[in-house]
Amino acid sequence: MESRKYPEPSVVREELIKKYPPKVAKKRGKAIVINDPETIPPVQANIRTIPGIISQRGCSYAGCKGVVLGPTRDIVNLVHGPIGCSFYAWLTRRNQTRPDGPEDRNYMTYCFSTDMQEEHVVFGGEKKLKEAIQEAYDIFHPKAIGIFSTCPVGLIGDDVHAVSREMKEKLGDCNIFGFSCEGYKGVSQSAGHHIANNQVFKHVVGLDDTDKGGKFKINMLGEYNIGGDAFEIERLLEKCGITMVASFSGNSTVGQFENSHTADLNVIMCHRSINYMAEMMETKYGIPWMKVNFIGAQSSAKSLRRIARYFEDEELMAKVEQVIAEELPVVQSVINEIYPRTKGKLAMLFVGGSRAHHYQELFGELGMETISAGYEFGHRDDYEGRKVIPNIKVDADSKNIEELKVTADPEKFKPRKTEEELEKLKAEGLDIREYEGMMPDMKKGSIVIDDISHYESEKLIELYKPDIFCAGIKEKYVVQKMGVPLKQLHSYDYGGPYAGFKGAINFYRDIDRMVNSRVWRLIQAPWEKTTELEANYVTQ
Ligand code: CFM
Repeated sequence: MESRKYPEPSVVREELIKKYPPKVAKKRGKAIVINDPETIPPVQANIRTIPGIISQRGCSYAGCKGVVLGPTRDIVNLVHGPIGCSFYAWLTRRNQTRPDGPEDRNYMTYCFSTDMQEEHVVFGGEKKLKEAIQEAYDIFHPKAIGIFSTCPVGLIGDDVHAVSREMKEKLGDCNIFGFSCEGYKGVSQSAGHHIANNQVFKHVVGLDDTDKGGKFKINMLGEYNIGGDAFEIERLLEKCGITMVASFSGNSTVGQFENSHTADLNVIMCHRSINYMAEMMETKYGIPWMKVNFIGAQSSAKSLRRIARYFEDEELMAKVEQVIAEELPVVQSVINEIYPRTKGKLAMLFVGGSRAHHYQELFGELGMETISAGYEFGHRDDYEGRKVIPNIKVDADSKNIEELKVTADPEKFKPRKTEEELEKLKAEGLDIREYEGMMPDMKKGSIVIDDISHYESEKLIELYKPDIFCAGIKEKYVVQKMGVPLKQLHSYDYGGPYAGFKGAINFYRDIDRMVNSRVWRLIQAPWEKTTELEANYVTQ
């Protein structure tokens, strides 16, 4: 294969910002970094997007209602706000669920909203909210109702927390809690994750002490069952004899959250969205946490091994080895078949707050290189590793998000391991309470871009002509019109699961089809047919 010539990274960086006005260029310049895995340069992250720039980001409400709470099937997620906020929150994320039986509730196919009108914005919407809670209760008798605040709720000062308390008392057998996750809180959906973590921790976790059995009990944090990922991970854990007490929140129930403090280890898939929960649970209940990654066959194997090592149980370690030995050969045979067709191809990943890192593993297994990547709303620790947390500047936007003061529970705090035991495990290479971030895993000279703009993505594509671009629905068709296939790494388009061993195989096959299809070369975008595209403005 002819080797491709890449442009100089510093030239690319210049190209990306040179059309911006100087102030904008200066600011964007700090978010575009040429990686060096040895020294890890700082990345500007988790700050406001410059108005006017087409960003990939979503809002705080999206992060709270959609991302963290959305996949829990038996909580009625009631949106307090205008109906438009619900249009875009109704099942578009492809988070799946599997009720245990006909008795198990699943409200995920519904869309609950108070449908706020001008009248409520002017005179207040609390009455309407109470009525909506009552109506949902009368129809469904759910175990729990979550109330999600959209922008106008905060602007007019409706107190969703007071309403929740009042209705919880009135109804008696329904846990009702509110979220001040107005879209304008924070700079992205990341703020909504934090708000969701806080309220679930405050109002739900720890309510049910029942020991449901199992020798090796874990919670899976930050796995949201997009395209069925959690099903594949559950399959693997079960095969190994590891009990999942709760999932936060793919394929989850409110009962799991209530019981989650009975687990002995929290494993984190998506560090960005749920590290708060892990830290709070460790402080209050003594459950240590560990980062895992079930995206990629090798990382899945590694993650299973690390869970087994945490429990320091010979039998479990042997079982895990046996499962890996059963699962990997099939994966390897698919890699062997596909690798010659995908080797050396270029990928770019601009997604969320964790997948832009995790999916590099899968591309790596196909011999593909990730030349440029970035998060929409990751924080510096997701790029550079948690060691930078003490140096992260706290600005007015981050100060807006409540930090719960958590202390050890006088009765329920029970350290699962002593500090010495944890230190020993760490010395043996088990990275407890650690996340190294994306950059150490990326090559020298690769380009890391936070909160990439539409313009910058187009420039990157022009300069590198990648074989595949990974992002979301907002980017998909523009990129494809440029003749480059776009894989949605949020919803997986129509595919998945991509987690675990079976998921890896699905991914390899989907990517092979995309990067080796000749159809992309035949595409001519409208702006290529007519070079003089005109824009019409109304000037009067
Ligand atoms: Fe975590 Fe997610 Fe992600 Fe995320 Fe998301 Fe998502 Fe994502 Mo879309 S919780 S940070 S807010 S892994 S919805 S399941 S795909 S942007 S990379």
